[in-house]
Amino acid sequence: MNEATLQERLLGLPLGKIRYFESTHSTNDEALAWAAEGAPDLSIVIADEQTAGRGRLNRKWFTPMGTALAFSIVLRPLAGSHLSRTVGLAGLAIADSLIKHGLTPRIKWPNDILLYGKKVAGILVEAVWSGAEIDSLVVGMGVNVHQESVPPSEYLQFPATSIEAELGDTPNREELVRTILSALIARRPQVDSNEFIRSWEDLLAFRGEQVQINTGDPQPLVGELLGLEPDGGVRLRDPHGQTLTVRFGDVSLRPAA
Ligand code: BT5
Repeated sequence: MNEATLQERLLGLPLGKIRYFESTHSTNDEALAWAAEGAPDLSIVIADEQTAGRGRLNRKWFTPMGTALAFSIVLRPLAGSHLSRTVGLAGLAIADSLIKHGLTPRIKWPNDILLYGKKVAGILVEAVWSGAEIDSLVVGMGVNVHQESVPPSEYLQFPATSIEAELGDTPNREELVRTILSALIARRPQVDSNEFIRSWEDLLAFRGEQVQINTGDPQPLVGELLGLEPDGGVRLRDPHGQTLTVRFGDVSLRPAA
């Protein structure tokens, strides 16, 4: 990725500051440290390679040099805003940009973007605390652009793909960062509305289907995926007809076996 081209493509967006790295361990780690030092709202850390990219629970996230997007956004949330919806904001921003390319993305709750049943992007939201208050959020996004960004299947818990494989063409990575950031900026003022939850729900993968959710307990929860709660939690109808809610956290969802 060319830093000058990136800076040029991002011109005109109301961003904070931008830090570009050819290679770094994890853009979320960089952004968390920067946020703790006072990085302004909508500051961006972006890297062409991550040597220790992270998923949730310190799972590894692959970002080989020059093949993907790996960036993190610092958000300084407004008091009273629904912070638990931030993962949805990031998911919708990535989905909006894929739709612009003529693709049909789905959001696999809570933090994956799928193209035709395979994971093309993942989101990692982390907080910087100031005492008992959230000072800022760091929203990390990893998007597989070239096919070389897709890890070998033995590393994967869920099948993966790239934009290149699904589009039959390779989008310009700098332009893709711009479309994702502008979609996030456009959606952000609506994040507390009911319409926001409805847009998120409209893109949910496996809605109306039987899914299982692994919450860390020995037995996964199983049921029909009904939709979302106002806090961004997911609602299932279990085999006894009872409705149950699972909150955002270190949980993973897949179609029921
Ligand atoms: C995620 O975690 O999906 C969140 C990934 C967030 C990555 C971004 S990149 C920029 C920023 N900086 C960071 O250090 N992180 C963020 P999770 O749901 O826990 O999924 C992790 C799992 O996805 C791994 O255990 C692998 O099975 C799989 N995986 C790893 N790399 C992948 C890739 N490039 N494409 C698809 N799946 C991958």
